[in-house]
Amino acid sequence: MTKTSSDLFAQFAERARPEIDAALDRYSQLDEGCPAKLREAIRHSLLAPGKRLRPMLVLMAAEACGARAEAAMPAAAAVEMIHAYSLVHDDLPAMDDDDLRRGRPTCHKAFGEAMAILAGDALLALAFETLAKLDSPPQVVAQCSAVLAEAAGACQLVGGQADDVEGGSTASNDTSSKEALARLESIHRRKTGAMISAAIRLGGLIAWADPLQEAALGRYGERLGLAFQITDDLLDVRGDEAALGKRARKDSRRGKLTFPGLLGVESSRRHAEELIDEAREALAPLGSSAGALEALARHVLDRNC
Ligand code: GRG
Repeated sequence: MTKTSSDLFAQFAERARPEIDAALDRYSQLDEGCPAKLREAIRHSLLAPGKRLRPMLVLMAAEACGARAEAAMPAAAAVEMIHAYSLVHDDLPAMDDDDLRRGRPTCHKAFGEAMAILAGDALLALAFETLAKLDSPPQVVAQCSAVLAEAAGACQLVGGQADDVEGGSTASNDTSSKEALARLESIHRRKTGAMISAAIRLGGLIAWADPLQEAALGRYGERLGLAFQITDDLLDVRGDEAALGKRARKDSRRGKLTFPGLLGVESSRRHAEELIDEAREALAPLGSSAGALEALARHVLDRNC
């Protein structure tokens, strides 16, 4: 990573992360009617120290298309709420059965399985309640809701997870590696990529992006989402649990398909680099206002957690 882009990302993150965390704290107060244990479970997972990449993408995309980042904050918080819900449910015994997330006990380990399911349910609803706080014209709020609901829904996030649960990303001897790669990409485009793309699209919608800007953000998001998953798999192989804040090497131990498992570490790394190059090229129509998005793309390639 060049010094300039690393500085640019660090600079953006240093400014945005505390603002995102403050917004998440504010929007998850839930004083009236919410049982204390449920509130604690929701906030345990939502306010845990995640990287906040998805909310930062919302803010960066909005800024790249000429809006103020603050105007997009409810959308940024909404995306993080859906992400947090998906992690809570993904960690459940019926799914990945994990005990560590973001360096903390997973929600069901801390609060029990029933409360973790309910905390996830509540986070999903809270996301749309929060999105509705956008100070944008009703048609923009409606479009944002549709984009977010679609990305979180049966054909994207939940669908990708369903295929994964059904063994879609389990290694098998009777499929060619080309077929296996296509299957793996299809799962991750939905499970990981869709929410990343939606985050970027929301920023564009809030800033009234024109069709050219919208198309550029779409191409950027698609490449970034897949590259993010490949680097996630590479970090899992490296296995630094302290940095990751979660158990490492679980996928390979369970016989699940991964990019390094299919392509090898070096080719996976090259594939991620190509995708990040394409993502950065896609930003050309946005000019210098897309500097933070460009820096984030480079950061994804070089991240260690
Ligand atoms: C249960 C509906 C449902 C979906 C689960 C998000 C997901 C689908 C599963 C998470 C499992 C996983 C480790 C996926 C790989 C990529 C990914 C989404 C990682 C977590 O995102 P980060 O690295 O996490 O941005 P932080 O904690 O930094 O926000």
